[in-house]
Amino acid sequence: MEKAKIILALDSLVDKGTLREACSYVHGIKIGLPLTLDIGVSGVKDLVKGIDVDEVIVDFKLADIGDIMVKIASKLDFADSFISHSFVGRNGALDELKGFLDSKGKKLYLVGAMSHPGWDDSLNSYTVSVIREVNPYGIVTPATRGDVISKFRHEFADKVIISPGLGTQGAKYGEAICHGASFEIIGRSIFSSSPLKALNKIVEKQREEVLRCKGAENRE
Ligand code: BMP
Repeated sequence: MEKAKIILALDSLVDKGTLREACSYVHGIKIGLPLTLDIGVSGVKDLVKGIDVDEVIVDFKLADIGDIMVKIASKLDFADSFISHSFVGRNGALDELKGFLDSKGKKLYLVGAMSHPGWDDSLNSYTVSVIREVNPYGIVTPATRGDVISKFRHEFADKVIISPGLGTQGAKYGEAICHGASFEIIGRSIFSSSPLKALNKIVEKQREEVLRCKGAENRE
């Protein structure tokens, strides 16, 4: 069966057997700073070793001068991709990180807008301009505000868009995909209890919602 358009947000420790099984249903995993602080970089390396998944994203929301972001990324060679804030700008920051990641065959995601209520969407014209300049592989946009995803999708037709904010933060599974996201990032709604059971239900709900919105689009 085709893998669900889901990236698992790993912000706390998950049993490796459970993770291995969960990964057979999803596109990727996103490693958070809380998990890394709990088990260390070597613990994270052990956890992801041998896990069959298309993408391992490190999400430390890098936001510093280029030299420091490159030093951090170079210590995390198990990752395929890194998430950085876009507000630090290109010159002396994201240009250096992007150059380093390109040289290692790794991918960069920039935060376009965040999912929590306090994010100010008037900042988005700035993040759009930085994303245009830096030309990352992908963008992070909020599932909690579908109209914002649609705007980013309109600006960046070819970029991979990953969206957090489903379940625990309020958005409906599948909703971000319907607004143009490529993958939905989901953490606590899966990992609070019985992860595999929760994941199965979420995969089903995501498929139903996507079928519903694509059907509605085709009828328009
Ligand atoms: P959860 O499904 O448990 O709410 O997790 C969401 C994940 O997405 C967390 O790892 C968080 O760091 C991340 N995230 C977010 O919630 N909002 C954003 O705007 C950007 C994020 O990366």
